[in-house]
Amino acid sequence: MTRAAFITVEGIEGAGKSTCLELIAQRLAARGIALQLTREPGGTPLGEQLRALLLGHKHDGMSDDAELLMMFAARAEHLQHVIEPALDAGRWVVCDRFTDATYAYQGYGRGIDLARIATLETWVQGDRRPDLTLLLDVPVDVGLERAGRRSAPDRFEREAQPFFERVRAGYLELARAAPQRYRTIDAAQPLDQVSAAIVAAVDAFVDARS
Ligand code: Z5A
Repeated sequence: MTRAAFITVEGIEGAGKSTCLELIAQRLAARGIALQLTREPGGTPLGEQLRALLLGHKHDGMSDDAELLMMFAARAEHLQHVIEPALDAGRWVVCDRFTDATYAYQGYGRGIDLARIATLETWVQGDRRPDLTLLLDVPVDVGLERAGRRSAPDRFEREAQPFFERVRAGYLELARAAPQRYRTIDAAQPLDQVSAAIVAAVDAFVDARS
């Protein structure tokens, strides 16, 4: 039996993560792999409440440190109640964002020292890291244009373009630093080409793990 894997999907707003997650789930199921689809912040009752606080506008002046700690509080809950039990039971976990988003948004975006994030990462996660991270990379104007077609902007979506430029650059830096884990996909391409790249990356990963 193939060892259960932890797959994460990352990217700036409007990169197409939702579409990508569905495709990954379909592909893994077609290969007979049981999986758990989940998201961050969120994935548990407490995590979803924290998500509402983080994305809503009730606390628009929230401090950067409070934001960072709430991301990790939601993650601690998520790991204990969803991610670790699923992996222990042999189910693959496919997660819409994880700690790379904290490095990208709170670190590169907000300017929090990356070493402080690394300390929290080790504290909350121990050795747990994703086995595969798909980074959907799009130029910021393309992502924002796509995201703008949707509902009212959340607390992050209200940030200005330079914030998202830092986030995107942060993601690309993280991908360069961990090439064995990351697969960067040019998500500005038409959907059929993005889908083909995702399927190829997932198949290669499953084959290598079998
Ligand atoms: N956050 C953080 O700061 N720190 C952390 O540690 C974590 C998160 C974990 C919520 O994330 C926020 O939390 C997020 C970062 C922060 N910031 N915000 N906002 P989220 O993942 O829930 O929110 P999101 O980034 O807005 O994701 P989303 O709504 O799921 O967007 P998406 O999945 O990337 O996009 P989409 O809905 O799949 O696609 C957008 C549109 O583009 C849609 O109409 C598609 O049909 C279209 N699309 C997609 N691909 C294509 C292509 N290839 N061509 C043309 N059109 C396309």
